[in-house]
Amino acid sequence: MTLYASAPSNIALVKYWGKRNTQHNLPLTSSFSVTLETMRTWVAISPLSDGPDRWALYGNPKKALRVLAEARAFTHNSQPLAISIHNDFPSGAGLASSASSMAALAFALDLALNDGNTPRTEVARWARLGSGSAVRSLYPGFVLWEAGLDPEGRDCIAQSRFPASQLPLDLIACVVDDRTKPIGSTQAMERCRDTSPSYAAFHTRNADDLRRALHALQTQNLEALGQVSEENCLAMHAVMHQAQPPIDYFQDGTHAAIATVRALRQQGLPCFFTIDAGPNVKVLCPPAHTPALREALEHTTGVTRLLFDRVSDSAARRELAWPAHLPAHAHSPTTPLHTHAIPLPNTTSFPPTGAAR
Ligand code: 2P0
Repeated sequence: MTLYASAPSNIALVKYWGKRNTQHNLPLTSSFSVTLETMRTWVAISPLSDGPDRWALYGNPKKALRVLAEARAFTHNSQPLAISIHNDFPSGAGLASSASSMAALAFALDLALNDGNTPRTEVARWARLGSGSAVRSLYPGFVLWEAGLDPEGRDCIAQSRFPASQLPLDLIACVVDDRTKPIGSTQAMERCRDTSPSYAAFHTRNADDLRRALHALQTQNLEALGQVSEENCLAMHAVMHQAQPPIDYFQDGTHAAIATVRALRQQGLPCFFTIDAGPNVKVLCPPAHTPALREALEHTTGVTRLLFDRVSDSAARRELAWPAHLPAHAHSPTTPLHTHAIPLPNTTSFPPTGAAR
């Protein structure tokens, strides 16, 4: 039987940008995010009669292998699997595709190897070992991922702090460049840790930024939430700009989109931006203002297209079938999954021909 699952992307308003433990992939400070709805990764898993496992995936194969190894170790289930992972939005461009893909994979592996009986905190640990931010995609709404202090991360857990209805928000992703970014988040964090003079200060401000963000949600104050989100995001990028060699994900379209958001806000339209490890700008606003923002952002120079989503309570979940809107060749339950790259942009070829695992 083939099992299906999906998980949405999530976007941090108070960012995770550094680790306190690399082996266990533990963050140095806590982060706060919104879980989205339509930008999702889909996973299909089928049992195989014998090995090796077969894969068809976007993203980083090392991360996926780590998640699978942890799931097998916990469940003591070594059933060979055919695993297909497919993003329905651009991979590796700062749209949090590794978060959604590792969350969806961990969630689906629990279904496939343990009938969905694994505690959510353990599934989150598998996801975290693939990609730290993936933990947050397992929870709905406004999510706090606590760094904790335990050396092995037993207190490094995420939880939903508010449902999406606490402050309804649409998200418009301004795609400036959807190619895979020149330097990945993990490596960029390490360079910042090793060379950026503002790395420590960014983590010192974290507790206050979290307090401000949680208070803004509690009081349903969009202006305050936007202010702390923009400040935190720009502080993270300042850490990168001061690294050696500097890391600058911004492009002309990034600056132009920021300028558009600021100009609209000046005119009284409530909105704010945040930017992750890539050039694309995510703009958040109350749903009533989405049409006006859309009009302005699609005419912003350097913005190539817009993707629309919303803050949502639809976290990782089981699915009944493979979605019709994704290419059929990415998965067919009646035929073996591909052992080679899916011929679409941004696809990682894995495993290389002839090299199993
Ligand atoms: C975040 N980012 O909080 C921050 C902001 C990007 C910028 O979490 O090394 O892919 O796999 O744990 O989760 C992206 O980092 O890094 C990220 P790893 P991950 O969303």
